[in-house]
Amino acid sequence: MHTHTTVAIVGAGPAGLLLARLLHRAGIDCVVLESRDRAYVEARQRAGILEQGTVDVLRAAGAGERLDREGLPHDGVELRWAGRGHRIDFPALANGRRVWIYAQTEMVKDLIALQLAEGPPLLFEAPVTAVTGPDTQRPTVSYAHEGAERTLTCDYVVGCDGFHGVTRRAVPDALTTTYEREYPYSWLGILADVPPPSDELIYAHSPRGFALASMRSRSVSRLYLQVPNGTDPAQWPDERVWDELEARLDLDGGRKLTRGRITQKSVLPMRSHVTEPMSYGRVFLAGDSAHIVPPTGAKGLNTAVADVVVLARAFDQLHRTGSGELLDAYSETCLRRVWQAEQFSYFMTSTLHTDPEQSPFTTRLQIAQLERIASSPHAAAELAGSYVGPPLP
Ligand code: RFL
Ligand code: PHB
Repeated sequence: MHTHTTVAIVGAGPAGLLLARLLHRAGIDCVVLESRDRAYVEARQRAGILEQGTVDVLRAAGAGERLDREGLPHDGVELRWAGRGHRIDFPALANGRRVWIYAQTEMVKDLIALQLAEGPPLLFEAPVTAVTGPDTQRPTVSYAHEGAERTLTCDYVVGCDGFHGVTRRAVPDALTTTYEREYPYSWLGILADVPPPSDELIYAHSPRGFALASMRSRSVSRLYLQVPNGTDPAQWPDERVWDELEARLDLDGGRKLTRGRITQKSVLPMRSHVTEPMSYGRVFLAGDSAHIVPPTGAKGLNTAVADVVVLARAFDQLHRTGSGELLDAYSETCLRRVWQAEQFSYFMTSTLHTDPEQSPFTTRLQIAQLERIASSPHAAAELAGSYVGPPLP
């Protein structure tokens, strides 16, 4: 049983698992505590797009082998509106950079397998109940495991416990500022055993609402529809989902979608949220525990990865040289990129969705924005650069 470690990591999502891997490679001792069981964590269906920088980090961390075999490099996406498509060419517009389709579930499976094989310790079904003493030399993490209440003392705590995590609560309210926006629509997401309608992603603006055609592989589609908040997936029998996707994607020449077995259906609310600062004393927040974006820009997972890259580098500096300079700058360094991701995700979301209260004037502005991206190389390059992501710090 572990009673003390250098870095206690709360949460084994992409942020916690990658941080543990990077610290392990740097020779820094850590323990990961995860509330759920392994099967649950590995099955949770979420993001699908990895930025070039994320792929580079996974490779450098020795976690890129299956990704290189099974991941699908994508050199563009299609924007569609008014029955027409416009392709954004990433390498041409964004200095040769591209993105990859590789599901978050697969990345998480790879990192868990490495961690269980090579360490450091990772405990499932170990929910953290409290983080105390964030402003002392020895913060303490309280957690439950195998029917007992336990404590882990450490030099530092990193909260990688997502939006509903507990670590954020260790930061006094009086010292934090929260920025938040909720959206008047959600996504109905489905997973279906059919080839995707196109080799690349399609983001569609439509008078009926937004639709997105993504994929998990060449034979599995991941498709999304804008739906009203509070929608029950039971209101969407399979045929209704396919009919609506077909109408909103409005493919060239009236091309029909290949329909097939839908294996998963769920509704995701959308939110923008940032907590500042991302650290207090010896407690640091990374990934969704500190910030959330609506998924339209595919930035959630990639921003979580950028945070832990900055943090791992800061711990490495401290470990090697004794300097806490990078650690002290952690929050400020991350927030610059976080706000860029917030801005891009808001832009993509508000340009492509139809607010239930939306005026015809706003719809015309959305179309004007899309027309500008189609006609101005500068506007297209701006979108491409944000989509593939800035180089990692
Ligand atoms: P995660 O993945 O939420 O992981 C947090 C982990 O912490 C655990 N945990 C605790 N462990 C111990 N003690 C506690 N008290 C704990 N409380 C929580 C949780 O069980 C979990 O394992 O956060 P992380 O690592 O920061 O990773 C961030 C990404 O997961 C996230 O940004 C993206 O998945 C966001 N997101 C999407 N992003 C995209 O780019 N495209 C998408 O299609 C997309 N779909 C989604 C999403 C996020 C969703 N959530 C959070 C509701 C779909 C969903 C449903
Ligand atoms: C996904 O494949 O799940 C996905 C892709 C792009 C997005 C959001 C989700 O913008």
